[in-house]
Amino acid sequence: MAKGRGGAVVTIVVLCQLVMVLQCELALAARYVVGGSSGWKYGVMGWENGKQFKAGDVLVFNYEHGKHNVVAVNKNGYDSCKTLPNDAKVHTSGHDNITLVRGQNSFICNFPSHCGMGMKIHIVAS
Ligand SMILES: *[C@@H]1O[C@H](CO)[C@@H](O)[C@H](O)[C@H]1NC(C)=O
Ligand SMILES: [Cu+2]
Repeated sequence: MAKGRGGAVVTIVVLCQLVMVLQCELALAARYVVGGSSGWKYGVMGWENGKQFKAGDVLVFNYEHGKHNVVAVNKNGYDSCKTLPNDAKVHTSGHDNITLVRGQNSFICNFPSHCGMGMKIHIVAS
């Protein structure tokens, strides 16, 4: 009887630990405001350097709606400041929350010449 209850307690403790590990992974997802208090703007490129991003982390892009946008491009688009692929997702709200995927995550503003003025970031999320 006592032995049986001990087994049940161990099972519950192990289950609780599993739940805690799962919750911990969710809680670890971070939220980054791109560019800090200055937001998404010219010269923001490089803001991402030295940070450790993970899949599931959320980037918040703050800017004046209609003055800029955020286009999720591939590495080619990032390097060439072009909207690639052609069906790249374009965010325009001025307060865009974008969840990082594992691997490469590249974003540019595709208003004429903005990307060339450093309005782009490239992140590799683990
Ligand atoms: C991004 O998240 C903020 C805070 O949760 C929210 O107020 C805002 O509406 C979201 N932006 C979009 C485009 O959904
Ligand atoms: Cu712009």
